[in-house]
Amino acid sequence: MAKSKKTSVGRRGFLKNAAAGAAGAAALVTSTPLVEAQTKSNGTKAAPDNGAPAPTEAQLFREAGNIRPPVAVRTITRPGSDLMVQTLRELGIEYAAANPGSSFEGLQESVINYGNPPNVKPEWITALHEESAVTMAHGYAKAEGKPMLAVLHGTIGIQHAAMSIYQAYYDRVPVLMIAGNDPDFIPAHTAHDMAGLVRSYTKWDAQPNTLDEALVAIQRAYNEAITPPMAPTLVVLSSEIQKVNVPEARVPTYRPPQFPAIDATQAREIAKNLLQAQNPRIEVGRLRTPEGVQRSVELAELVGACTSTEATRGPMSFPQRHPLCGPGADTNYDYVLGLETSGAQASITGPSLAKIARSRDTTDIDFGGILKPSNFGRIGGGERAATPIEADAEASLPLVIEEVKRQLTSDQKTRIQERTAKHASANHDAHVAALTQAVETKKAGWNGVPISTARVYAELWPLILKEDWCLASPSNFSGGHNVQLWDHNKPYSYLGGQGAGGMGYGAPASVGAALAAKARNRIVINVQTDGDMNYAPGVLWTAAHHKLPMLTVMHNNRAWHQEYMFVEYMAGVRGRGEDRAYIGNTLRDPFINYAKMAAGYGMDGEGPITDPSKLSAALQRGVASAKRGEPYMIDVITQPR
Ligand SMILES: Cc1ncc(C[n+]2csc(CCOP(=O)(O)OP(=O)(O)O)c2C)c(N)n1
Repeated sequence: MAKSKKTSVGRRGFLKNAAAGAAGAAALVTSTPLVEAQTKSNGTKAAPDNGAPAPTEAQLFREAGNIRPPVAVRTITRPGSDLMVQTLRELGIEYAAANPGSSFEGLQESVINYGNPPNVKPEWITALHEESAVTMAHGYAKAEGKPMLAVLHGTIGIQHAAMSIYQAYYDRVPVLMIAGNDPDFIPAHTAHDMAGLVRSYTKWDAQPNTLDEALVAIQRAYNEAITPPMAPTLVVLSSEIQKVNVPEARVPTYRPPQFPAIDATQAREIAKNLLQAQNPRIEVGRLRTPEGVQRSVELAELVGACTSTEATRGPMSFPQRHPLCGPGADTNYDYVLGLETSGAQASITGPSLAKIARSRDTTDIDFGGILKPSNFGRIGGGERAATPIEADAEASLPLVIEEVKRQLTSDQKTRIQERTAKHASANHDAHVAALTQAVETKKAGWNGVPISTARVYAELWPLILKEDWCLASPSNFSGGHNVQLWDHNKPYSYLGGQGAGGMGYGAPASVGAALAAKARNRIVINVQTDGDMNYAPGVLWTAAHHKLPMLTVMHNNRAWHQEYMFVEYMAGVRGRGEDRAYIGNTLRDPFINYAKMAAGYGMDGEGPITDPSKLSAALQRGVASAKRGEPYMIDVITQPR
């Protein structure tokens, strides 16, 4: 990148002449002794005194009612932040979610004003809380298999975001984050090592000193986030670098990352095993992107292997209703290939995949679940048959497919076709039997009041089954009825749990998924538990403001019911009676009116609905509204589970 002499308008730069604010025009400003004293002879600012609690002269100046103190005359023709935006654009970043913070005013101004058209890739998304911004990025990445950006204010914004960063880390989800750092402004908002606040659950971070370093760091942070094990990454950008004038500078050439794949010998061996087995099976965990899912389907079809899926537990797995998905005609498998079958979900809830008698041979290709030693929990931990090949399954699939195609004989082809037909028929019968039984079970309490959670899912399904839909909120607490009643055939059909079990996730994750859905003619369903809703409800405004195709159906049991059950159990065990277990665990007296809450944030809605016969019509209105790009909230008073 061409170097250029630095000139900048820093925190103390303010426009005397409004006309000078037009894009590309010279900015005219004046100077004060204060600024000159703090400006070194080489043009850079003196280091801040982070330890000093006393207000700076600049703060006092602002507190006296002035917006910006004056500064030396500077001319800005191309700020560094324009190049940051260009870098993000070339990485394909669609959205940048942020709660405003002056430490990134340079970057924000570039996103909204630079480029033709401006405010596209990334589009600036307004968040009312930093935790919501990062969880939006979490939900978006689970739906799309790639990161969006969350922009955070130094120290305080990062700390608000901390829980959601932890959650994405534990969920192995790529989130790209930029934090602003303005050493000249409020001492409490700056830090020598900003990323240190969240380093133990961030995969990679950098605090570059120059614009060149900053652009490379953004590219590297993107690559680190999307390479397994995927996780959040953070680049801290000083306001100085955002504002430096660089008329000659260029964005460095982007080099996509290398994904660790199996080698040619391993590919040959796996292909041979799949083709020579009488009854091979492929177990599919969570892959990285929709392309990986497509490759897993291609391989299963090529070798006629029946498969397992995690599509009812989370995104990016094998289509649940594919003819090969299921136990198949014969469960005596003589070779099993595992693709990313451990991982974060397994680590929280225990081994995820049905354990199948692996009579002869097994190969696990598994990288996604392995993270550096960490202070937190257990990453991975799913039960394994053998030590896996530590490679990325998605990057390895094309090599296996190529080898299978090379080795495949016409005899094998005929055998595979026959086996596929048998598996497909058996899986279809098993599916119909399971669905018939599930429908019978869900009839229990159908007309009950409060409304049964099964009825919510059962009545939603006919309304969305012909749509391109995504269930973005965790469904465990609302009964998980989608697992038996709905078909999870797309990589984003169901986005799964919170990652680290942290509440305050469903609504913002759904908003992130709805950002992904907006340009793709897709609708997002958010079956929203009430406790979870109340951590940062302002995200409803973000959905309304950005006109997102999202239907929120409240599973309003008027409690943090999970915790209610724990305290109830404890009181029972201690023999003191359960009648006071509601204390601290219920949302009663007064009840919260979620339709009014939504209305307050500018979102249409209705409820509370207590009569089950009124549910279906309300859901129809909700789906129709989401399809128009008008988010909708239906408050349904439900059974506890
Ligand atoms: C950030 C956070 N705080 C507290 C908890 C503890 N917790 C686990 S489940 C739960 C209740 C959730 O209530 P709600 O979302 O209404 O679901 P319900 O259990 O009522 O179905 C709480 C508070 C948590 N998991 N995360």
